[in-house]
Amino acid sequence: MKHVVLTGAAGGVAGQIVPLLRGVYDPLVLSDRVKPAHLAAGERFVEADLTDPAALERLLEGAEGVIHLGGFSVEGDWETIHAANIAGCYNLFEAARRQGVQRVVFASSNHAVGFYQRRHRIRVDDRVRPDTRYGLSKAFGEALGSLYADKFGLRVFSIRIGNVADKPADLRRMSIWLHPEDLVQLIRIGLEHPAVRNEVVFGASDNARGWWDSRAAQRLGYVPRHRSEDHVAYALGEQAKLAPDPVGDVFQGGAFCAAEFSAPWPPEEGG
Ligand code: 15L
Repeated sequence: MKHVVLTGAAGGVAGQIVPLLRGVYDPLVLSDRVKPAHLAAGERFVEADLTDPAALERLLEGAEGVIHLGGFSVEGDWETIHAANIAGCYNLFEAARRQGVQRVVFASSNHAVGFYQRRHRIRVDDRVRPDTRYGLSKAFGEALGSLYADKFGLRVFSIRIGNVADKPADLRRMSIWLHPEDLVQLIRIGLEHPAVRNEVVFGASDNARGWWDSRAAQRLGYVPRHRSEDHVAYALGEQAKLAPDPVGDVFQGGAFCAAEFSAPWPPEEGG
């Protein structure tokens, strides 16, 4: 795999992983609606809006693989989520199919399953429980990828990303943290591993307090290099600065679950 396009290049996750992907794929074409601040000399950038199917087709001409980080990366109103993450994601997969792209790595999110309680350990094939319109759009993207894999033979690798950062930012992130180097390892599995057909994996580093069964990724050779427990003092120090969140602290999705929450409390057994 040589020619790879990365969408969402101006976003925070791209800022952490693009430096690690330099020299791995050639060309690595970066794309977004706006030019990334961190564009390095000689790096190729193509402006494209996910709501513009023709621009996406031009962007993917000749590409073998796509890393689709683009879209709206937190909760938003329905119009915003629909345009960027529902229609935008559809446009991206459709352009990939029409241009004969071989593989798409889709940046899904832990918020596709955010309404599982923290006392539960979950597997990738447990049903989705989105915690927001944003999480719903990520579940849609995973299902869309599955359709394009089964119907058109596109190889699709969806990563339910936890929280990408150099260290876990608080107690919740101790369970879902994903170091940028571990994310790059997962992306490379998605783009290069011969067994990838139609996969969903959790994107987490080696988190002793994790909630997710990581065997789906491990079966494809994923061995995370970073351990959240190495940063426990920092994370708990940051947690101590936060106010308790009676709803968010119960669920894996945290504050995403608490926003707009009005269901009966406490949640019923099985909730
Ligand atoms: C996400 O999916 C968001 O894109 C990111 O901004 C974080 O909020 C992360 O989840 C998280 O759950 O910490």
